[in-house]
Amino acid sequence: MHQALELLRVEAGVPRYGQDMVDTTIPLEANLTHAISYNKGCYIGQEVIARATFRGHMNRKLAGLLLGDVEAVPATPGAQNVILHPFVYPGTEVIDATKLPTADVKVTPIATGDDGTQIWKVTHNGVDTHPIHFHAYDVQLLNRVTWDNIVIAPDPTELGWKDTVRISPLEDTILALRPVIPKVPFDLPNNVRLLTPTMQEGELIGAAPLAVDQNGQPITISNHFVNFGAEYTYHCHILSHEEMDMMRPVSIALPPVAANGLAFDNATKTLTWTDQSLSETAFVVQKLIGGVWTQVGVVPRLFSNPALAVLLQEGLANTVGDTVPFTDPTWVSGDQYRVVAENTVGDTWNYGTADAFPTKTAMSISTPLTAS
Ligand SMILES: [Cu+2]
Repeated sequence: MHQALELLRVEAGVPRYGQDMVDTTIPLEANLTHAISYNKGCYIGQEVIARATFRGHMNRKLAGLLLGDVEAVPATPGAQNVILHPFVYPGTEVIDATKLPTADVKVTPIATGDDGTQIWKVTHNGVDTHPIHFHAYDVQLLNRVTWDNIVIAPDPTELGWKDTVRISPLEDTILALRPVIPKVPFDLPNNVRLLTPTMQEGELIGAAPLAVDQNGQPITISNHFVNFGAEYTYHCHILSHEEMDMMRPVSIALPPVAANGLAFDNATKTLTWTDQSLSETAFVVQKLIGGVWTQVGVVPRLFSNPALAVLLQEGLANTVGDTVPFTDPTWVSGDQYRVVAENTVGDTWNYGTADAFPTKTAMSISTPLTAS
């Protein structure tokens, strides 16, 4: 009986002395405005009440939280009837997996250097610990190395795949990552975009000494198109940090779908093939010379035309099915050709410094053709 009364009291939002309010609680904080008279004249504390009511607000206020509430069936607009279901009540959401697509989530342990595993060293030259959050993939914390070379093993709670890792100051935090690339039933174009979409192309967005390349060399950065590939982000999960730009893009370079349909026209010495991908930045034509596949030409695609890249992303253009030609004046009968579809992700802008920003090229190779 007492429990039922207490439940009704909490649901009605009635504060209880000693529990929800004490003698230092301002009535407005405890939702007791009905107990205040605004016209009876002077009383002790009136000034506080009057100022908070007419000039300001309460810094805290007694409030109720509804968790796991379930609408009575059938839901009737205008006449909703909420029945409280706490977490410990039997579940109400059950998903039927009979017709759901299945995917291979076999994950082999990180063991060899050539299984796609990448090891990152995150160095923190600062003052406070940042919970760094990774998008699109989880990471494993291997260990931490302090700047005076003490190796610290992960805490027991830090073992396994994590989407957020504590990055502490004056330490190197060593992470392993091995993203699982989702299989989708359609081809995906690259995210080709201006460095900042809030400014015009060509506008200055960074200059020395504050703008530097990945090696610390001073550069000038103007707003330009960059192929960010499959773009995600990682950032500090402290809201005020991430909102102050403690966030960086992460690009995944996906191999394009390989070209096919290779054909050769002897009269014009022209090799043609069919583009099968939305994401190639170039086709590289290779010829077998002395048993070695040797580059004989490049056909720039996509990124040489950012406007087209943007249309591809919006689904307003489609290069799949394009016939792409390449003429090889050195052709002799019997030459073997193949076409490499390349996707170069990262900033290829010429800043005048060596190796300014990293790029990765993922590629797919066509079946070869003998042009006799
Ligand atoms: Cu932070």
